[in-house]
Amino acid sequence: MPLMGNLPHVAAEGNPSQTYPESRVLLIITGGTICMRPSAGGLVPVDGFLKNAMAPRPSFNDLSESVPLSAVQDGRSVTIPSLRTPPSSYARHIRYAAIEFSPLLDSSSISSEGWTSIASAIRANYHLYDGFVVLHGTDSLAYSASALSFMLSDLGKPVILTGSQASIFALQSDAVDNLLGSLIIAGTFVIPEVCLFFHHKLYRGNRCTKVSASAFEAFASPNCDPLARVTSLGVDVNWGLVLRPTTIARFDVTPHLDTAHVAALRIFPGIKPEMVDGVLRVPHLRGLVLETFGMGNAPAGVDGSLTRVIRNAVERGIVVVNVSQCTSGFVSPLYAPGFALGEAGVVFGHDLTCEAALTKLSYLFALPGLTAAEVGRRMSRPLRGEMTALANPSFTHPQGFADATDLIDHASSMGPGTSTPRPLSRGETTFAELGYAIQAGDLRTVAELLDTDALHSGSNSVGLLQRADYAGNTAVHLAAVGPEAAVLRELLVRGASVHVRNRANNTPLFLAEKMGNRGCVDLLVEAGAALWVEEKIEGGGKEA
Ligand code: ASN
Repeated sequence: MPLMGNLPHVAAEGNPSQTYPESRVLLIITGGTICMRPSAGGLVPVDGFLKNAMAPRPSFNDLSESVPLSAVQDGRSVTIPSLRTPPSSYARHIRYAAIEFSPLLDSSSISSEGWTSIASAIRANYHLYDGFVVLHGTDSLAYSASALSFMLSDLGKPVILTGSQASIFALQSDAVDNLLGSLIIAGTFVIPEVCLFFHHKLYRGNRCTKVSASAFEAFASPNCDPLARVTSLGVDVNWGLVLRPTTIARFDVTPHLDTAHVAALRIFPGIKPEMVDGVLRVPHLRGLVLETFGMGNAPAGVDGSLTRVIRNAVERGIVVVNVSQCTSGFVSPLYAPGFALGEAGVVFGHDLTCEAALTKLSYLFALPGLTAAEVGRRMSRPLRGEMTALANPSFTHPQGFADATDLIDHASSMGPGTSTPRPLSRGETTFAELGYAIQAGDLRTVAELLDTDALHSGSNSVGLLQRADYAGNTAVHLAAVGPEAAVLRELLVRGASVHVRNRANNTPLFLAEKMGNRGCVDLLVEAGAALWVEEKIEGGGKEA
């Protein structure tokens, strides 16, 4: 849109007696260099990250009273200590608590069990936190981000994986920037995707590759622009790229990936057909990612022997997926060698990374009852934005006062000592019209306004579903207390989020509960909304 905070640190430099709302973020610490210290046997991860690395740093700890937070750890409900950041330029504190894995891992040892543990921790704590930050080593970070993107379906909250190239305990490190950026984004913006944050950029997790073993700019996402960038002005979110739901469904988790029956093989000049055949005959193999040259080419072998080996494997029910060894661009049957692979039954993975191709195969094989043909069909279509679709619909998300520019604008028009309010912009006028239509339960006008908005707003502009009134109420907040549940449904299937909080820190569900608006409560719960425990007590709300 771009969401730029033109005057950063407005909150931090504001009135110290002012109170700001808090978002809650759960840190899931799996290990990695970020929490490592030297040992006789090389760098190893050490525990106690919250206490030893975060508590002593002013940017992670405003020294306010410690509040224990509820969490679910290893299947048990527990309370764990939390810390709070100073207010960000988005006029919010981020309160966070941490769950640490035992043992902590160098990420080169991550496996599907590790992914299961991360996904389970997110599932168990989903309704207790606004967002999740997973601390992870960089070596296999792109694999884990890809794996989680498939395991978590109908995600409504941000899940951000990060790590660092140097330990947080080192004098010169990227750890603080990576961690703080992740925390602020996870606690401020409802970006409902599995993301990877590194070196000031937020990427879609399943588009990334580790491109440097030592540079701080360790990751690239060559076929998909970053979802957000952190600059000196604030966080610039590219809302046009952010994926939004188009169905009403609750968050769900596929608990295990089948990594035991997939493999990847890099083609090289002179590779022997029997080498490829050897891999394709590994007992119980179900899928192979073939890393080919350029646009998807491989040597045919003498008299087509390599192509024959592959065709035989496809006929035995093995799914062979073609991805490129190049970091950018895509595969296609443009050249004769690639065409021959297509004829042999190889699936073209378009611009999938090898990491995404392997984990997507593992995900599809973990789903019950899919035939090889169905797995192949799904491999060539985007599921979670992991490949570029020909016509990619773009969605927006409620912006409200997550935009520091709005905060400043409103501060100047509404604040004490200002006699003349600034004139309303066109977007605000239309938002007001939308608000009236929602309040009147006028579904037709709501749909017309949203249609017109979709036609006129470019992928980078602030759409109606991203706007909020002076109190930070989005269209969903208004509909939640409106007379017509059908209006709320219309907003939700167009990608509006149920998780955004207004300036008083209330979600649409909280407001609907308070009003006793049963139809809207049920719909919001169906779409994955839930209340915090203290909200249930205050609002008398129902269990999700
Ligand atoms: N070996 C480390 C890991 O992946 C590398 C890092 O985190 N920078 O755990």
